[in-house]
Amino acid sequence: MSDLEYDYLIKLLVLGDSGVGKSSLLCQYTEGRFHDKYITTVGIDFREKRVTYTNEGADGTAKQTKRVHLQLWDTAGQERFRSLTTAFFRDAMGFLVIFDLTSEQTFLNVRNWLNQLQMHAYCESPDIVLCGNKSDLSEHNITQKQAKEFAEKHGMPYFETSARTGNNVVPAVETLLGLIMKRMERCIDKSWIPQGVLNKKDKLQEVDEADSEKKKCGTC
Ligand SMILES: Nc1nc2c(ncn2[C@@H]2O[C@H](COP(=O)(O)OP(=O)(O)O)[C@@H](O)[C@H]2O)c(=O)[nH]1
Ligand SMILES: [Mg+2]
Repeated sequence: MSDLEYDYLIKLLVLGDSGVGKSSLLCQYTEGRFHDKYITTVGIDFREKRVTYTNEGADGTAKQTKRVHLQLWDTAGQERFRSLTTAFFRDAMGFLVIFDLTSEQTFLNVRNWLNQLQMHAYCESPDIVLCGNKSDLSEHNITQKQAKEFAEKHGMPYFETSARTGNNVVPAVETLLGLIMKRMERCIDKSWIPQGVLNKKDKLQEVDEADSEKKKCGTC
């Protein structure tokens, strides 16, 4: 598949405290493997993957398969990189917020990440999937019930993932992609979609990025 052969370019951003496994999870998703060596992400980095998305064909409409070029942006959780990463919030269509199941503090900090999202994302209620990572480890400090209740309260799907074993990594990312694609399908106007999402040959590319309506989240 050449570089231009895709229907949508979707940018996802991965957020969460330092050490929760953001880089490992992205590596597992894009390469299907786990690196044991700890390499701290400095600032921001991204990985890419081509996937296909087939809509459900509800209401008698025919199923359609779309080619999606996923760009997965990895952030550094450290406070000192905050100003750098907030610039990237605006371009992302969806967010994976990750905490470490063995660290209560990283779960408590999810609230801060959600606040950041509310302030800096392209709209006030973007699509988010919550992941409790390191599910392969035995000493969980956050129960599934606790995390699920929190996620439900904030309208997010929740997955217990393991970047080490790969458990639930693909379902977590693909659930997020599904939410984004459904939001796009719902939106007739599409004027809220950030610039660059649709492939250049698509007429819908003619989007005015400065559109003041974009904060409305495509609820059209
Ligand atoms: N056991 C286990 N360790 C993990 C998992 N994900 C990441 N780690 C480890 O946690 C540490 C931090 O991972 P990293 O991906 O760098 O976290 P980041 O700072 O959020 O990008 C590393 O030592 C990883 O090997 C996981 O799912 N299970
Ligand atoms: Mg990292």
